[in-house]
Amino acid sequence: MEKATLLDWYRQMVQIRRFEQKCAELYQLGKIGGFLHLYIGQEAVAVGSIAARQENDHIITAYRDHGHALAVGADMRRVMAEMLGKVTGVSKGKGGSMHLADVNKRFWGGYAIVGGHLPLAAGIALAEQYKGTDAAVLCYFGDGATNIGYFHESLNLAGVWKLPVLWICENNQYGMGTAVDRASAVPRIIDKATAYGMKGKQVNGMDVVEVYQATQKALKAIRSGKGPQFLEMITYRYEGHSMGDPLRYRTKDEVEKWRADDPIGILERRLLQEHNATQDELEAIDQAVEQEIAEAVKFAEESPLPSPEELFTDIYVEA
Ligand SMILES: Cc1ncc(C[n+]2csc(CCOP(=O)(O)OP(=O)(O)O)c2C)c(N)n1
Ligand SMILES: [Mg+2]
Repeated sequence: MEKATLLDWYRQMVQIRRFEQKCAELYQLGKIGGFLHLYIGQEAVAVGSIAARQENDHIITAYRDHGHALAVGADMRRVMAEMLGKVTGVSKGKGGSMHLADVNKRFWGGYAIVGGHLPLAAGIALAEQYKGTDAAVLCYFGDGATNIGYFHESLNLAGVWKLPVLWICENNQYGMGTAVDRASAVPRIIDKATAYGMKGKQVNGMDVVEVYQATQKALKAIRSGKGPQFLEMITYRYEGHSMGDPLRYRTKDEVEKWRADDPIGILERRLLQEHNATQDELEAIDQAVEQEIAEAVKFAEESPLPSPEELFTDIYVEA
């Protein structure tokens, strides 16, 4: 891998982490309302897989969506404004944390119903197949979502019609406070893909390079007509399910064990040891990210709230 590419992935992962740490702070101050699900620990999945997509591919995910939004290149100022419910936000301040989107980047969000976006991913893929394009859909979801009916219907249909979808399960070991093996009849999520005739691969989701390579290979298989593919990214969320989670369902030792595999730490070590990067070089990136976040917060804070009339726009039924 080129050093410049790895440095860019490092920048993106630091950007996502620091952005979310700032969001947690703003949440505590009451400036962000509603639910807030942090992606901290899982950054390598969004960054590595989105780096492997081609421009006309689609991205769709669940409510833990800040990392995906930033990795597709959504304007951070507008993402932050959305977090604060401001009119300059990517969803005009009406969606908030769970409903980020950027149509120009083919990033469709941000869905709060567990598994609810999987049929949408199949539908987008069907449209692309019908039009005869080479675009694929990268659909992200949690381990918990694989126990939902939508998951099974969507994988089945994708298998039957050989739809160009890459199913990306972010197995972060828990669905809220429930460990995977307490909720799923098969603890290896890829075994579920086998049931629908799909090739599945378990990937170290803490290693951005491994994520990139596996995604690249899977997308190539999809584009060569091999049908949908499935990747199970083995990862971990360091924070709670959402803000205010007392975390009674896991031990400190477990968290510490996973912290040794911090995705940013792994890449930092690789850059320093194998690519002659210097600590100063990385610190300069960290500082530039801090600056960018400070500007995004300023922009969001200075932006107005949506006007009351906005309640009647962007809805299905005209008032
Ligand atoms: C259909 C549905 N059932 C229950 C919920 C409540 N809920 C929100 S997140 C969640 C856990 C999902 O876990 P997982 O798919 O592993 O995603 P993660 O939060 O770990 O990223 C549940 C049960 C919901 N939003 N939608
Ligand atoms: Mg989970």
